[in-house]
Amino acid sequence: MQRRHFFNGAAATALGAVAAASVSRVAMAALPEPVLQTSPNTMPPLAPNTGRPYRPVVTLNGWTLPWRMNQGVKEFHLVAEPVVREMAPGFKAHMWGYNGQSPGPTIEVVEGDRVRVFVTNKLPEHTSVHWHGQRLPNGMDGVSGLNQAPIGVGKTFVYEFIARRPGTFMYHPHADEMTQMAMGMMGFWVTHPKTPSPLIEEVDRDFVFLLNAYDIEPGAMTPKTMTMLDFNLWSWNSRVFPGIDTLNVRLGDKVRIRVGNLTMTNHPIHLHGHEFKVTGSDGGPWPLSARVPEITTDIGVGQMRQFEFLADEPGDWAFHCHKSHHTMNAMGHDVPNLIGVDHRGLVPKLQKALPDYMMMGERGMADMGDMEMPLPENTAPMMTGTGPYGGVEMGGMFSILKVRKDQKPGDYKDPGWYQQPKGTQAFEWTGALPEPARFQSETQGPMPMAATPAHTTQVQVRKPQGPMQH
Ligand SMILES: [Cu+2]
Repeated sequence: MQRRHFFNGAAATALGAVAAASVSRVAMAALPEPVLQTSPNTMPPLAPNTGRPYRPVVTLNGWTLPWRMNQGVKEFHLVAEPVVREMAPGFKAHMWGYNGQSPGPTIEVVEGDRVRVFVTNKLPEHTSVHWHGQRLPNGMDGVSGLNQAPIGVGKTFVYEFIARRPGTFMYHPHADEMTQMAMGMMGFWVTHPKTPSPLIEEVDRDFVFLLNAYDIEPGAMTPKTMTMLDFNLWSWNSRVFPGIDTLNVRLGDKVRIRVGNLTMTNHPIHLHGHEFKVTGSDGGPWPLSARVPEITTDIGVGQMRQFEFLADEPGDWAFHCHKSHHTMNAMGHDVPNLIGVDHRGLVPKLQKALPDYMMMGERGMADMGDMEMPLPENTAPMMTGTGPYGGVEMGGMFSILKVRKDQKPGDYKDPGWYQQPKGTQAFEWTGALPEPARFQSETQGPMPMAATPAHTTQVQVRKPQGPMQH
């Protein structure tokens, strides 16, 4: 942080000094110092102190890349490199990313900015950067082999274009794309509008994250890169719950959340307690007539969505992908459904041969939340995260929107758990339970029960082949 501020703050002074000494050609030739960030925590928004002003975004468990102004051009320096990403406390992965992290830092500019991005390749193979969604000259689009030669190992390329339209974008390699994205290479890009627009709301909080998926075997550290569908880690900005920070807002804040999907499946992103409107995508702001209230929005592969709401209900509201497998961490997918199977006599016998043997799932999977089976080292527990009332039984793509009345202006630190006002929480019924009223006879109700057929028709079911889809 300090270094970042130093760099950003130093930008204006350095420029002044350069101009005074008339060595601008040398300065132009010099690369901006790359800024690295190794902390996986959510860094405070990076307020601009040069160029046009805007309200900066918050990158969940990430950070925004500082720039320098060089004769009217915003200059950034991305370094593509192997990184160690802490995906959750106690669980690290060997990934590829940018400037010390996967995903890379968020890049924020203003509509009309001339942007120059230096990309240095410290990976063991060539790479390139595609600026997803941008209007730009064809030669800057970053598809290696098509628009440019790939950036060789140890080489630095320069991309330069004008950020022509405001919106929600991302960047990722377009060279050995499958491997490099499976290893975590991607980043967010936000272009703020130059002037107020009727289609672009001013908001108090503006959160960004990318959806990503990895296949890391329990106990391993490196993602498998050939996986097509059977991923076992579903993450936001390469973090899994409870390693994903909460979204802290004040009661009455206007909130925008921007999401990009760089996994190989769709994600219905779902918010509790509020309705939101999808206000735009990587294609730009949506017309007002296309905005309908929703509580879940499906984000397809390669798509981006931004949605907005008024945070007017205090509380701790779950915010997650609605595919229930995506709110679990490293899991085996070959577990049979054992609900209802009574194996009480079986376990002690099996444990004689296999002392660590555990049967699971015979009463549902909730036991997994506080499972005491030893996990391989460096593995995220499958369902974890503890709330004020016990295990949340979630992992993966899950976080919490925390809406608070008493959050001080400008202070968005985690306020802790919500205190339920008396009489506003579900409670246990301790009175007597009446006998269920049973449906009496066929003639009593408006819809008589159908007679049981004398024999059942045989139905042939064709089971799908191949790997399980998520
Ligand atoms: Cu999902």
